[in-house]
Amino acid sequence: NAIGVFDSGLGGLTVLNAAIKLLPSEQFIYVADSLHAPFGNKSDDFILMRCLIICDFFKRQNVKCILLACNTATLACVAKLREKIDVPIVAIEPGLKPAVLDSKTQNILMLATHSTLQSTNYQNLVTNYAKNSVVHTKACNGWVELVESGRSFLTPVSPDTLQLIEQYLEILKDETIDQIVLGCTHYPFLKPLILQYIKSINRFKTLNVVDTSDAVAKQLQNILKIHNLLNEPDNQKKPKIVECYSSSDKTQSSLLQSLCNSPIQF
Ligand code: DGN
Repeated sequence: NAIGVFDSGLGGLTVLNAAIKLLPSEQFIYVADSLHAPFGNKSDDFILMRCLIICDFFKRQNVKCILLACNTATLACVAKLREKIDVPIVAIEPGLKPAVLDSKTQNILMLATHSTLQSTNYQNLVTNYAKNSVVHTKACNGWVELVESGRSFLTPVSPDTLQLIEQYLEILKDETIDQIVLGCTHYPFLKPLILQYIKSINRFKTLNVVDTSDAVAKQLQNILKIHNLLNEPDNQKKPKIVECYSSSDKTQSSLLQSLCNSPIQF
């Protein structure tokens, strides 16, 4: 059986990529809820409703495990989702804990969606792991749309795009910040542009960018092991079957269009 991976849009592909690398013998089905992206400005109830619809779709596909590859949805509703869905759910959340552990200055920049930063569960992360740290937060409005529209993938990058990236990073001129957390799964797609800015202000050597995709892939591996669901290593190296669906046939992203089997309406 396959593993179902989903996000509001393209962002979860950054996590899927890490999962495929770590678990090459597994099969994956990816769902992008592009019709409803971004989730960042939706209510918790709405996000839970979309997660339930997508998880029901996965259950009809007989998935053995679900990977919730969206920080916003995890913080909005994962506990309620787990109560309702009887398949193990592994979920990504912003990597505040590893950032605190790695930080020498205890001065951290957290980049995430507005609703992630507003959520009680995010506040709990701060209380649990970052009580003695300064966490600067930026709700990077427009970044998800930059990825979804494909604008961030264009070369040369437009001045508007660069401006949108830089406006949330200017705080890095404060040299005591030494960790940047990518608290949204869309943001790793923007990492080249983020690094370009960091280089331009001479902070390349003194800043660490935290992306939790690899850690969550590892967590997925552990959960599969615990439930005895891990596929045997496949020595024949057959091509991976990754099915991909979007809830919108109007996605502007050529990346998603090229990956999708068929748009489906949930
Ligand atoms: N990629 C999602 C996240 O990790 O928060 C959400 C993006 C969005 O839909 N706002």
